[in-house]
Amino acid sequence: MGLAAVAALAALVSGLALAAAPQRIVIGTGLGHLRYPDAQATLKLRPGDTVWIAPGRYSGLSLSNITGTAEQPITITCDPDTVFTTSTPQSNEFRNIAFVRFENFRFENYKCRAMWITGASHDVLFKDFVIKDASDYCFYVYDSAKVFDGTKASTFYNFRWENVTVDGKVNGASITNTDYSIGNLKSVALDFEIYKCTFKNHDNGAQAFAAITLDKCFNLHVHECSFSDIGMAKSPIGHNVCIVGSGYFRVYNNRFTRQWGNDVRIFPMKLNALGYNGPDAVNRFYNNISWEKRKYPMYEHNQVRQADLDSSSGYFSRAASEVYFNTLYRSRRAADSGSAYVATLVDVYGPDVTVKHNVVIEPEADVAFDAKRDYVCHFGAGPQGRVVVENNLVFRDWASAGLVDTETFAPGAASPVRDAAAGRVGYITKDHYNQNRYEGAAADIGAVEGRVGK
Ligand SMILES: [Ca+2]
Repeated sequence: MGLAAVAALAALVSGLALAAAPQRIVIGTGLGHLRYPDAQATLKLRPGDTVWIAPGRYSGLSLSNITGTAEQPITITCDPDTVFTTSTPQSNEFRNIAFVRFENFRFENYKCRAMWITGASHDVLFKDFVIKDASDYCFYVYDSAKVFDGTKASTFYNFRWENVTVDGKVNGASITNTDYSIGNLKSVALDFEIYKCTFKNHDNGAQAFAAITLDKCFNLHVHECSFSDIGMAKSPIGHNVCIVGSGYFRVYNNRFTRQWGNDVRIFPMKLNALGYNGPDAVNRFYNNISWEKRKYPMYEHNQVRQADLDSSSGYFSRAASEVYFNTLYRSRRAADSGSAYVATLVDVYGPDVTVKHNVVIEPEADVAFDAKRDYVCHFGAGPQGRVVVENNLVFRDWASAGLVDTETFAPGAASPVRDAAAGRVGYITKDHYNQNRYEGAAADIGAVEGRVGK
C-alpha cells in the first residue's frame, strides 16, 4: 500500500469516527408544557437523532428550529404512556422545521390548537397520531408573513400525514393552512399528502368547518382515508365538508359515510410557477365510495372568483376537474333540513368538468325514484362550457346494480357494471382496493373492479 493509499484510508477511518451513531435524547419530566424555541442548539440535535418524550400528561409542546436531512431526518416521538391534554389555550408553535418526523403522538381532550407550523418549514411527516375529542385546528400550517413570491422557499412543501386518526372534533378543521383568502398569496402549499387517515365524529357548534381545508394548495393527494359521521349530530347547519379548498387535488380510494356535506368541494386552480400548471394540474376524484351521505353531492366543482385571480399577480388561473369510477349509494335527505334537494353525484358550478364511469345506486333514497331526473350532475348555476358526462350508470335500487355487499361494494358476476367502461384513463391503473383496474374485457363502472371468475 502506498503512502497516498494509507493517507486515504486514515481519512476514511477518521470520517467514520466523526459520523457518530444517532442519539436518543429524552425530554420531559411527566407534566407541563415542553418548550424548546431553539431545539436543535439546546438539545444538540444532529441529523438522524431521535427526541423521545418521556411518559406523562403534558399540556403542550413547542419545538422550533430543527433541521434534519433527506437521508437522515430528525424524529420526535413519544413513549406509549405519553399524552397531551389541556382545557386551556396553549401556544404550540413549530417554526422552521425541516426534514422532521413526528411519530406516535396522542392528544386527548385537547381543547386548543394542537400543532401550529410556521416559518421556513418543509419536508415534515406526522405519523401514527391519535387525536380524541379536540377543538380548534389540529394541524395548522400557516404563517401570515409567508407570501408567495414565485419561489419554493415562500411556500410550505412536502407535508405528509400518515395513519392519523381524529375522532371527536369541534370548531376547526383537523388539517388546514387557510385564512380563507385566495388572493393574498399567503401560505401557499405544495405537494401535501394525507394517507390512511381517519376522520370521524366531526361536529361544529357554531360554524361549519371541514375535516380538511387546504387553500392555495397544489398537488394535494388524499387517499386510502376514511371519513364518517361528519356534521351529523350537533352542527346547526350541516355542511361539514370532508375536504374543501382551492388548488388542485387528487382524491382517490377513500371511503365516506354519514357526512352532511360534500366529500370534496373544490375551487379549481393551477399555479403558474414552479411547474404546477402542466397537464396534471387538474383535480382528479376517482375510485371513491360514498354511502348514506346527507344532502349535497359527492363532488362540487366551483369557479374561483375573478377578483381572486386578478389579485394573484398572474400566479393563479382556473383548472378543470375529472370525476371517474366513483360509487355513490343511498344518498339521503338531511334529517332536519326543509330542503327537498338531496344529492346527485356532482355539482357543476363552473366549466371544464369530465364525469365518466361512475355508478349511482338508490339515489335520494328518502323520496321516490324518478326515472327522468339527472342523478349524476346538478347544474345549480345553469349550463357550463366544456362539460363531458358519459358512461355513468344509475340504478333505482341495490338489487338492480348487482353489487355483492355494502362492505366491499364489489360487483357480482352478473352485475351490469361489469366491463361497462369504455377505454382507459391513463393515470388510473388500480381500483379502490389497489387491484388491477382493467380485469376482463374492460374496466367496470364504479370504484371496485370485479375479479374475473368471481
Ligand atoms: Ca372488468
